[in-house]
Amino acid sequence: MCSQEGEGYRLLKEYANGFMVSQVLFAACELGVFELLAAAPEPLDSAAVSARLGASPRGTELLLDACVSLKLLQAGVRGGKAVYANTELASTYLVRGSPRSQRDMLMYTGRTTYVCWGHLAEAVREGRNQYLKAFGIPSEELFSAIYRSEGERLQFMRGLQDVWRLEGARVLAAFDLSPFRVICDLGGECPPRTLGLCLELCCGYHSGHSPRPPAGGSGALAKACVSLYPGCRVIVFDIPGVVQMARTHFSASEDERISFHEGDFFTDPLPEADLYILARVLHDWTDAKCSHLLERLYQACRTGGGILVIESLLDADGRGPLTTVLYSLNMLVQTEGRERTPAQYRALLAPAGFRDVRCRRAGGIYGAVLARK
Ligand code: SAM
Ligand code: ASE
Repeated sequence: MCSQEGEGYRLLKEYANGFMVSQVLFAACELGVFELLAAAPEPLDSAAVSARLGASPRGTELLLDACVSLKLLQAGVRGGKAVYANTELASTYLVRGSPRSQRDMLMYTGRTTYVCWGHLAEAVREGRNQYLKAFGIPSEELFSAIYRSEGERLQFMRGLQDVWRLEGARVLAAFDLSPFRVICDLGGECPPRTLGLCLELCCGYHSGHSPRPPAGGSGALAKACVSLYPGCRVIVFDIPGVVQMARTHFSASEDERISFHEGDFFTDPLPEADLYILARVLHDWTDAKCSHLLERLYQACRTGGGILVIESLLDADGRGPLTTVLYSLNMLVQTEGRERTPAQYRALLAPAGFRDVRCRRAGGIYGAVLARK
């Protein structure tokens, strides 16, 4: 009897089956289960869900019951039949277009990250990312691999914004940034929802069956920044492919305190600013490339200016928190970098010339490291 086996056996099953849990979540998101149930005036039975999704009755019933078991759906009974509705978790985080939706990140994780993780053992053996084996794509230029198609670029950009709608304000409030008037968000990406609408029309890229909600909630970190610090202006600096799309599709009605500047932060001149933000940029790169970038930033920065590194911070011993340890392995399978401890960020910042290095965890996945020139 498994109940007589110890804690070790319970943990083992949980770990071994974890991928099935992830796939239930990804599949239900991809099929549009949560949008369908959100739009329905009353809970639906499995036959109605399968008919409206165009999915098999057998598969749908099994998936819905797995979702109930995972607390993504709740089941009731109507006329002797089981009927299903979203739980609060699903309506908050899984329904496309809800203000706190994480659906785009889940879609990216399911379609791309998951495939790279299928080659984790090889990644550990070789010490490199797995785009070649996962997708047949060379990755000498990391972001050519990450942005290997318009659809993929869109999914990455949209997915990465999701977390900032939850944690952006808290991370940016970890330090008082109000003295910094001009803020440059390096590798800051651009408004993915406005973009997404256009790309789906222009490029025929489809990420689900359901109708797209109104544009909004985009450029999440820059937006959190101008709303938290109303006196500041944000320049989003990113590579030309990303910025050109932003320029073409960023509607004029969006915040005029947010502007765009294109370039390569490893080689091109950097915009003048009082504060440079590097959010989830350093974790993509080797120590050598990080040092090179930080030295360039030190040159560009005026005395008294600052740099704010936003990353998922490892504990001092590198063995926690679990989410960050796993993200670090994700950097192995998907990038050239790793997650780092506060001491490791200090060891990159100080030799580049930055002083007064201070580190604050913000209570979520991401924390902040502020340093001054
Ligand atoms: N800061 C955003 C966030 O936290 O959601 C995006 C982080 S994403 C992991 C890294 C960003 O760096 C992407 O937007 C990418 O286009 C940009 N990037 C990569 N290489 C770059 C380069 N050489 N110059 C400028 N931006 C670059
Ligand atoms: C990157 C960030 C991410 C590069 C690839 C990525 C994320 C997923 N894939 O800079 C977001 C952070 N999440 C994880 C699981 O690492």
